[in-house]
Amino acid sequence: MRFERMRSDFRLAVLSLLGGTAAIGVLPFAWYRFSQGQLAAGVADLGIAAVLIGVVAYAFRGGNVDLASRVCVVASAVGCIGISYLVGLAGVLWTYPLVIGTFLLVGRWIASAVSIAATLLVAAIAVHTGVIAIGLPLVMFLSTALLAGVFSLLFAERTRLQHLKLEELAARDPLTGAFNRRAMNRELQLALEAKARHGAPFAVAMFDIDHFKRINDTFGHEAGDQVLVDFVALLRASIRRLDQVYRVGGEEFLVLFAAAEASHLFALCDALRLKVRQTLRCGTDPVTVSVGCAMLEADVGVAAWVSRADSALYRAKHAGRDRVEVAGPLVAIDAGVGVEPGTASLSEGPRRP
Ligand code: GH3
Ligand code: MG
Ligand code: MG
Repeated sequence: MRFERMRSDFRLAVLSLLGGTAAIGVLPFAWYRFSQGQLAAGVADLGIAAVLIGVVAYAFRGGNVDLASRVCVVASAVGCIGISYLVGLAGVLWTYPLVIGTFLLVGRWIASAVSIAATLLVAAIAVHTGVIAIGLPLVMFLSTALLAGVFSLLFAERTRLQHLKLEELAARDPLTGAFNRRAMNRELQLALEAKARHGAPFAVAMFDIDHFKRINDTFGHEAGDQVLVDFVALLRASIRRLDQVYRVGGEEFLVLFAAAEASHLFALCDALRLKVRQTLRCGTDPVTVSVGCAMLEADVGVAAWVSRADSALYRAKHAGRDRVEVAGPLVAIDAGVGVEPGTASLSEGPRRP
């Protein structure tokens, strides 16, 4: 399980590498320094190794990876500067892994600041202790550290952009560009939490294109696909930026309305339904849609909320299609002892409008 997490979280993998390096690479140095009577260098090595191993263990046991990464970067920078002062060239060389590692662990601004500050301080110490001479050796040290940093920055940025792109792709339906079911479940759960925390009003509307099979059968699958694409584009152009369209499956779509008002929900959905009928065509026939919508009520889960919209959609279909039905508000019918809140004690009340 933890190894699975490491595979999926790149920063955790880099942190683990650092922890491993600290354990295998730095600890023997500490022992070597002590054996040579270099007490200060031994204590410094031991300190760096202890901090790195501790932070990595914390991150590995489910701790905050952001925090662990920052602590690791600062501790490594302080360690690199200290060890450069104490042991000379053997410490100065740690500047390169430090500069490369920072860009893989923290954001580009913090990484740039830490890398530049650490490199300049190490350079100053190296010049002061006579490890690096002023002139060409100093220029070479600064320019190679800079190059290592730039390469690492480019790699880290490219990885970050690809990650964002993959996340975006994984959340969308490739045909219509609408968000998919996975993204929908996540957002509906967040809406539920926002409602519980500060009573934010949300509503969902389930849209199902009428007689879509007939459209496919008459005009072909490609024409059907085009109707789906046009339908989503129309919905998106007609709702606010706060609201979002999700493809639930086939020709069924869900719209999540943020800041929705119960008294306006029917009018809002009916205006969308009318717009579809007036705008979308397949051949000469208008494309129509049936809609079932439901406000988010307190004490229900995502499945119960969507199922209320689904039942309303079912009623709209049975009442003849090309219409909107609104789920009634939930009312308590049995708040007796032993009844689970939000389940048996709630039932749908009179429907609006
Ligand atoms: P109703 O009015 O009761 O909703 O009838 P319907 O014909 O719209 O519903 P039904 O569930 O019978 O048929 C839905 C059809 O949608 C069947 C399926 O082949 C088609 N479909 C599902 N996904 C796609 C798709 O991505 N592209 C196309 N062109 N058709 C699809
Ligand atoms: Mg349909
Ligand atoms: Mg359907």
